[in-house]
Amino acid sequence: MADQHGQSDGSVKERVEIKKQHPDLFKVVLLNDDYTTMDFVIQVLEDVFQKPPAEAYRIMMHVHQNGRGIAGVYPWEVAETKAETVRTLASGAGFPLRATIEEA
Ligand code: TYC
Repeated sequence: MADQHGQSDGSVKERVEIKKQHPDLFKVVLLNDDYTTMDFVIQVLEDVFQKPPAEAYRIMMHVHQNGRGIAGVYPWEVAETKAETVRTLASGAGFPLRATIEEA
């Protein structure tokens, strides 16, 4: 009979530990500001994050009232690209809307 960690012969089997270098998923976080229009944020949530209109409105209001909110959760490359797209669209439209990514 084996005890909790070892083998029945008293030896301890080596465990191969594969440590992840990076987390799998990242949140794209939108930050509130006083100048970006609500309509613009809703449009970004629909166009960049494929949110249905009611969900886009809900997320926008959450960010407006709480200062920040999650637009979506994606693998790193996708999250980074979407955050960059938000920044590009915002600066192109003259709005200071910020988007960051965080480990999920
Ligand atoms: N606070 C903005 C306003 O009142 C709306 C807004 C919502 C801006 C979400 C940014 O991420 C944001 N016009």
